Amino acid sequence: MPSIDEEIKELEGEIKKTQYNKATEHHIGRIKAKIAKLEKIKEERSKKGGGTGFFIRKGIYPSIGLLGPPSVGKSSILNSITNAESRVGAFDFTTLSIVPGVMEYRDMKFRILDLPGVIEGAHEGKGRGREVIAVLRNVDLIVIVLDPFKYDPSYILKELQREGIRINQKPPKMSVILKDRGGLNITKVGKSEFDLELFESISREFGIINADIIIRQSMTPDVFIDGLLGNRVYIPAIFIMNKSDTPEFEKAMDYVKSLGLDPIPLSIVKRKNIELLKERIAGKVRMIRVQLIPSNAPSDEEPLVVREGSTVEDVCKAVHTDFVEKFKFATITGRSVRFPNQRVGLEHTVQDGDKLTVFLRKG
Ligand SMILES: Nc1nc2c(ncn2[C@@H]2O[C@H](COP(=O)(O)OP(=O)(O)OP(=O)(O)O)[C@@H](O)[C@H]2O)c(=O)[nH]1
Ligand SMILES: [Mg+2]
Repeated sequence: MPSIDEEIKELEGEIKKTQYNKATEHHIGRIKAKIAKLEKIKEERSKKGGGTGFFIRKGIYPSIGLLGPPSVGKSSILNSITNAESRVGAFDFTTLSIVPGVMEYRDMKFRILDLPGVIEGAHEGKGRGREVIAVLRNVDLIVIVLDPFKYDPSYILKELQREGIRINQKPPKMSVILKDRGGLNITKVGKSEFDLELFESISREFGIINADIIIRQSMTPDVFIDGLLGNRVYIPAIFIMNKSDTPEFEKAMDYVKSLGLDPIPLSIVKRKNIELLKERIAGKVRMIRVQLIPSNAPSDEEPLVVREGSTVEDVCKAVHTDFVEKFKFATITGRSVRFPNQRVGLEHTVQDGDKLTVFLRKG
């Protein structure tokens, strides 16, 4: 029996062989659904295998992953924009694990993660590529690093795609309600355009026979499959091309631009555009400000700038370990609660402008 990877390869080969036109569109759509199904089985199996992968916890600061082929200068970038010291080497695979560093920009802090280089075929387990890419599911921004010698981003983009990561894309506007009977009803809201017959057969391919599916935007079969599977993550990304000091740079840049990308040109050696990179990173991540007010005195402290989606626990951890261990309750006045000084627990998600007071157990 062929392995799942072999089956996927074969199906992908079939798509490549088939000319895309009106007549083959359905055939291709169904193959894509089959591939997505196999990927899902693969993912479920690998989860059962237990976790040997890298793990990162979401904290108060946004996490930014530096992704790219080996030797493009990821570690050099980390060292230039943060306080960290990651090993730099003139050979591939210098970095073998995740090296974090903190980048400061204005009143904000960001956690930058230097990752091992990813080579083609990562998804099939080459290098630790699969684990590296999987880490990116939990970051707030992906910085894709290219250089004049390794400038073709296509395999990196494919690896992200296969891991269920969609960059610079919004989740599809659709809903799926599974039912016991009544057949399959795909309806649309507004002027959404799609191929109804094809979407019906894709749904059946996933075993969805009784369901109400409402589609609220025009979409391609790929986007529809994403919406059906529902386990995709949508993460912003920026592209940069390092080593702008080298003679090959312009040609590589022209090529990447012809693909519709507009990477930030960077040179770590000449220290060019490093501030611009920081600014772009900060501009892509949503941050909120929370004011901590002591329980016994008015506060004139600067607000804490934290990642959107942070919880009371995240904030407490950032202030002092005691704050979590001795936590009794907190009160909040602001947008995240219904009335002033509302009591909340550690799991409560804070919002921009919240004023927070933490009450601790004595002793
Ligand atoms: N010319 C030039 N070389 C650079 C620049 N930035 C980094 N390098 C060189 O590129 C090589 C690789 O740099 P690293 O920072 O180790 O690259 P990496 O992407 O972290 O590599 P891996 O950890 O192996 O994936 C080193 O020899 C660096 O000195 C730059 O802006 N210009
Ligand atoms: Mg490195």
